Amino acid sequence: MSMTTTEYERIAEELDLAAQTAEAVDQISLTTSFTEDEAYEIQRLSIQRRIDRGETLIGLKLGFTSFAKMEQMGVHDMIWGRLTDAMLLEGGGELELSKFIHPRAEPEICFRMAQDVDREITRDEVLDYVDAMAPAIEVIDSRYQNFKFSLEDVIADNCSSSALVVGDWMQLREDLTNLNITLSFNDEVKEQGSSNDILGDPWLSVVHAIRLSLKYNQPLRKGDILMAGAATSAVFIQPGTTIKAEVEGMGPVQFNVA
Ligand code: OOG
Ligand code: MG
Repeated sequence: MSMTTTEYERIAEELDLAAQTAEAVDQISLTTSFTEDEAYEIQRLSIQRRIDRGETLIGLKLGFTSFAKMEQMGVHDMIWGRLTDAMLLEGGGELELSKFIHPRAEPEICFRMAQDVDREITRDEVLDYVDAMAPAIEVIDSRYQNFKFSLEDVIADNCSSSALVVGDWMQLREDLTNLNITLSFNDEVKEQGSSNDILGDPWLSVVHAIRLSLKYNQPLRKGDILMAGAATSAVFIQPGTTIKAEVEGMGPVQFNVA
Protein backbone atom coordinates (compact mmCIF):
# COMPACT_ATOMS: atom_id res chain seq x y z
CA MET A 1 0.00 0.00 0.00
CA SER A 2 1.34 3.41 -0.82
CA MET A 3 1.70 6.30 1.59
CA THR A 4 -0.84 9.07 1.93
CA THR A 5 -0.11 12.72 1.18
CA THR A 6 -0.33 13.44 4.89
CA GLU A 7 2.40 10.89 5.55
CA TYR A 8 4.63 12.45 2.88
CA GLU A 9 4.10 15.81 4.53
CA ARG A 10 4.82 14.48 8.00
CA ILE A 11 8.15 12.99 6.90
CA ALA A 12 9.06 16.11 4.89
CA GLU A 13 8.46 18.21 8.00
CA GLU A 14 10.48 15.84 10.20
CA LEU A 15 13.48 16.04 7.84
CA ASP A 16 13.17 19.80 7.45
CA LEU A 17 13.09 20.26 11.24
CA ALA A 18 16.08 17.94 11.67
CA ALA A 19 18.04 20.19 9.28
CA GLN A 20 16.88 23.37 11.01
CA THR A 21 17.69 22.17 14.53
CA ALA A 22 20.78 20.12 13.56
CA GLU A 23 19.40 17.07 15.34
CA ALA A 24 19.54 13.67 13.70
CA VAL A 25 16.43 11.51 13.23
CA ASP A 26 15.93 7.77 12.72
CA GLN A 27 16.01 6.41 9.21
CA ILE A 28 12.52 6.49 7.73
CA SER A 29 12.96 3.09 6.04
CA LEU A 30 13.33 1.36 9.42
CA THR A 31 9.62 1.86 10.08
CA THR A 32 8.03 2.79 6.75
CA SER A 33 8.57 1.30 3.33
CA PHE A 34 8.45 3.68 0.40
CA THR A 35 9.54 3.82 -3.23
CA GLU A 36 12.12 6.00 -4.94
CA ASP A 37 9.36 8.10 -6.56
CA GLU A 38 7.72 8.59 -3.16
CA ALA A 39 11.10 9.62 -1.77
CA TYR A 40 11.39 12.33 -4.45
CA GLU A 41 7.91 13.57 -3.55
CA ILE A 42 8.95 13.84 0.12
CA GLN A 43 12.11 15.71 -0.97
CA ARG A 44 10.01 18.13 -3.02
CA LEU A 45 7.70 18.83 -0.07
CA SER A 46 10.58 19.25 2.33
CA ILE A 47 12.34 21.80 0.07
CA GLN A 48 9.00 23.52 -0.55
CA ARG A 49 8.95 24.30 3.18
CA ARG A 50 12.26 26.15 2.74
CA ILE A 51 10.91 28.02 -0.26
CA ASP A 52 7.84 28.98 1.77
CA ARG A 53 10.27 30.49 4.32
CA GLY A 54 11.85 32.64 1.61
CA GLU A 55 14.69 30.53 0.21
CA THR A 56 15.04 30.28 -3.58
CA LEU A 57 16.12 27.38 -5.76
CA ILE A 58 19.51 27.93 -7.38
CA GLY A 59 19.96 24.58 -9.09
CA LEU A 60 20.45 20.87 -8.61
CA LYS A 61 23.09 18.39 -7.52
CA LEU A 62 23.80 14.84 -8.53
CA GLY A 63 24.97 12.26 -6.05
CA PHE A 64 26.63 8.86 -6.35
CA THR A 65 28.04 9.57 -9.80
CA SER A 66 31.35 8.03 -8.67
CA PHE A 67 32.16 4.54 -7.51
CA ALA A 68 34.07 5.99 -4.52
CA LYS A 69 30.87 7.63 -3.22
CA MET A 70 28.61 4.65 -3.90
CA GLU A 71 30.99 2.35 -2.11
CA GLN A 72 31.47 4.71 0.85
CA MET A 73 27.72 5.02 1.40
CA GLY A 74 26.68 1.49 0.40
CA VAL A 75 24.24 2.46 -2.35
CA HIS A 76 24.10 1.66 -6.03
CA ASP A 77 22.35 4.33 -8.05
CA MET A 78 22.58 7.97 -9.11
CA ILE A 79 20.42 10.41 -7.14
CA TRP A 80 19.66 14.14 -7.37
CA GLY A 81 18.74 16.90 -4.96
CA ARG A 82 17.73 20.56 -4.90
CA LEU A 83 20.03 23.47 -3.98
CA THR A 84 18.81 26.73 -2.42
CA ASP A 85 20.47 30.12 -1.95
CA ALA A 86 20.64 29.60 1.82
CA MET A 87 23.06 26.71 1.27
CA LEU A 88 25.64 28.95 -0.44
CA LEU A 89 28.72 29.85 1.54
CA GLU A 90 31.03 32.58 0.25
CA GLY A 91 34.43 31.39 -1.00
CA GLY A 92 36.95 31.88 1.83
CA GLY A 93 34.01 32.23 4.23
CA GLU A 94 33.50 30.56 7.57
CA LEU A 95 31.29 27.55 8.20
CA GLU A 96 29.42 27.57 11.50
CA LEU A 97 29.75 24.03 12.78
CA SER A 98 26.93 24.35 15.32
CA LYS A 99 24.42 24.53 12.45
CA PHE A 100 25.31 21.00 11.31
CA ILE A 101 24.91 17.49 12.69
CA HIS A 102 27.97 15.61 11.40
CA PRO A 103 29.07 17.47 8.26
CA ARG A 104 31.43 16.04 5.68
CA ALA A 105 33.18 17.83 2.80
CA GLU A 106 33.71 16.57 -0.73
CA PRO A 107 35.31 18.07 -3.86
CA GLU A 108 32.98 18.81 -6.76
CA ILE A 109 32.81 20.29 -10.25
CA CYS A 110 29.99 22.78 -10.80
CA PHE A 111 28.36 23.86 -14.09
CA ARG A 112 26.17 26.88 -14.86
CA MET A 113 23.26 26.51 -17.28
CA ALA A 114 23.30 28.74 -20.38
CA GLN A 115 19.62 28.31 -21.12
CA ASP A 116 16.36 26.82 -19.89
CA VAL A 117 16.16 23.12 -20.63
CA ASP A 118 12.91 21.52 -21.70
CA ARG A 119 14.12 18.35 -23.41
CA GLU A 120 16.69 15.63 -22.93
CA ILE A 121 20.06 16.21 -24.57
CA THR A 122 23.00 14.06 -25.63
CA ARG A 123 26.68 14.28 -24.72
CA ASP A 124 27.32 16.06 -28.06
CA GLU A 125 25.05 18.94 -27.07
CA VAL A 126 26.25 19.71 -23.54
CA LEU A 127 28.44 22.67 -24.49
CA ASP A 128 25.40 24.55 -25.85
CA TYR A 129 23.62 24.22 -22.52
CA VAL A 130 26.38 25.27 -20.11
CA ASP A 131 28.12 28.66 -20.06
CA ALA A 132 30.66 28.34 -17.23
CA MET A 133 32.24 25.87 -14.86
CA ALA A 134 33.92 26.11 -11.47
CA PRO A 135 35.54 23.97 -8.81
CA ALA A 136 33.37 23.57 -5.72
CA ILE A 137 33.13 21.97 -2.31
CA GLU A 138 29.92 20.40 -1.10
CA VAL A 139 29.14 20.04 2.59
CA ILE A 140 26.84 17.07 3.10
CA ASP A 141 25.13 16.48 6.42
CA SER A 142 22.76 13.53 6.50
CA ARG A 143 19.83 14.17 8.78
CA TYR A 144 19.91 10.47 9.76
CA GLN A 145 21.74 9.02 12.77
CA ASN A 146 25.29 7.91 11.99
CA PHE A 147 25.00 9.03 8.34
CA LYS A 148 23.27 5.68 7.60
CA PHE A 149 20.48 5.42 5.03
CA SER A 150 18.85 3.47 2.22
CA LEU A 151 18.70 4.98 -1.27
CA GLU A 152 15.08 6.06 -0.60
CA ASP A 153 16.02 7.59 2.77
CA VAL A 154 18.80 9.72 1.31
CA ILE A 155 16.63 10.91 -1.59
CA ALA A 156 13.89 12.02 0.83
CA ASP A 157 16.59 13.86 2.81
CA ASN A 158 17.51 15.93 -0.29
CA CYS A 159 20.61 13.80 -0.81
CA SER A 160 22.24 15.12 2.38
CA SER A 161 22.67 18.58 0.77
CA SER A 162 23.54 21.17 3.32
CA ALA A 163 26.05 23.76 2.08
CA LEU A 164 28.28 24.52 -0.88
CA VAL A 165 31.10 26.82 -1.85
CA VAL A 166 31.63 27.58 -5.53
CA GLY A 167 35.03 28.83 -6.79
CA ASP A 168 35.64 31.30 -9.62
CA TRP A 169 33.60 30.67 -12.75
CA MET A 170 35.75 29.96 -15.78
CA GLN A 171 35.51 29.24 -19.48
CA LEU A 172 34.43 25.80 -20.54
CA ARG A 173 36.88 23.12 -21.55
CA GLU A 174 35.63 20.55 -24.00
CA ASP A 175 37.68 17.79 -22.46
CA LEU A 176 37.22 17.35 -18.72
CA THR A 177 38.77 13.90 -18.46
CA ASN A 178 41.94 13.02 -16.57
CA LEU A 179 41.93 16.05 -14.25
CA ASN A 180 43.43 15.51 -10.83
CA ILE A 181 41.03 16.37 -7.97
CA THR A 182 42.08 16.77 -4.34
CA LEU A 183 40.48 17.65 -1.03
CA SER A 184 42.77 18.94 1.68
CA PHE A 185 42.42 20.03 5.30
CA ASN A 186 45.07 22.62 6.30
CA ASP A 187 47.05 21.69 3.20
CA GLU A 188 47.15 18.01 4.08
CA VAL A 189 45.62 15.99 1.24
CA LYS A 190 42.77 13.87 2.63
CA GLU A 191 41.29 12.56 -0.63
CA GLN A 192 42.58 12.40 -4.17
CA GLY A 193 40.76 11.33 -7.32
CA SER A 194 40.36 11.92 -11.02
CA SER A 195 37.60 13.67 -12.95
CA ASN A 196 37.17 10.36 -14.79
CA ASP A 197 35.72 9.00 -11.56
CA ILE A 198 32.63 11.15 -12.26
CA LEU A 199 30.69 8.92 -14.68
CA GLY A 200 33.86 8.43 -16.76
CA ASP A 201 33.40 12.01 -18.02
CA PRO A 202 32.02 14.90 -15.87
CA TRP A 203 30.12 16.28 -18.88
CA LEU A 204 27.84 13.24 -18.68
CA SER A 205 26.53 14.61 -15.39
CA VAL A 206 24.85 17.38 -17.40
CA VAL A 207 23.10 14.83 -19.63
CA HIS A 208 21.87 12.84 -16.63
CA ALA A 209 20.87 15.84 -14.51
CA ILE A 210 18.75 17.13 -17.38
CA ARG A 211 17.14 13.73 -17.87
CA LEU A 212 16.30 13.42 -14.15
CA SER A 213 15.16 17.02 -13.78
CA LEU A 214 12.64 16.51 -16.59
CA LYS A 215 11.50 13.16 -15.24
CA TYR A 216 10.72 14.74 -11.87
CA ASN A 217 9.32 17.98 -13.25
CA GLN A 218 12.02 20.27 -11.88
CA PRO A 219 13.60 21.51 -15.13
CA LEU A 220 16.90 23.38 -15.03
CA ARG A 221 16.70 27.10 -15.87
CA LYS A 222 19.21 29.55 -17.33
CA GLY A 223 21.65 30.55 -14.58
CA ASP A 224 20.97 27.47 -12.45
CA ILE A 225 23.99 25.63 -11.12
CA LEU A 226 24.56 21.92 -11.29
CA MET A 227 26.96 19.97 -9.09
CA ALA A 228 28.28 16.92 -10.87
CA GLY A 229 28.83 14.68 -7.82
CA ALA A 230 32.00 14.04 -5.87
CA ALA A 231 34.90 12.16 -7.42
CA THR A 232 36.16 11.01 -4.02
CA SER A 233 34.77 9.90 -0.66
CA ALA A 234 33.62 12.66 1.70
CA VAL A 235 35.61 13.52 4.83
CA PHE A 236 34.26 14.55 8.26
CA ILE A 237 34.86 18.25 8.83
CA GLN A 238 37.14 19.17 11.73
CA PRO A 239 37.08 22.45 13.68
CA GLY A 240 40.06 24.75 13.16
CA THR A 241 40.66 23.74 9.56
CA THR A 242 40.87 25.38 6.17
CA ILE A 243 39.18 23.03 3.73
CA LYS A 244 40.29 23.28 0.14
CA ALA A 245 39.39 21.50 -3.08
CA GLU A 246 41.53 21.70 -6.19
CA VAL A 247 40.52 20.57 -9.64
CA GLU A 248 43.44 20.51 -12.08
CA GLY A 249 43.21 23.48 -14.46
CA MET A 250 40.38 25.09 -12.45
CA GLY A 251 42.24 26.38 -9.42
CA PRO A 252 41.34 26.12 -5.76
CA VAL A 253 38.23 26.84 -3.73
CA GLN A 254 38.21 26.92 0.04
CA PHE A 255 36.46 27.81 3.29
CA ASN A 256 37.34 27.91 6.97
CA VAL A 257 35.90 26.07 9.93
CA ALA A 258 36.10 27.94 13.23
C1 OOG B 1 24.69 11.63 -0.28
C2 OOG B 1 25.17 12.72 -1.19
C3 OOG B 1 26.04 12.21 -2.34
C4 OOG B 1 27.76 13.01 -4.06
O1 OOG B 1 28.43 13.96 -4.50
O2 OOG B 1 27.93 11.85 -4.44
C5 OOG B 1 26.72 13.32 -3.04
C6 OOG B 1 25.67 11.30 0.83
O3 OOG B 1 26.78 10.82 0.55
O4 OOG B 1 25.29 11.50 1.99
O5 OOG B 1 26.51 14.49 -2.80
MG1 MG C 1 28.09 15.80 -3.55
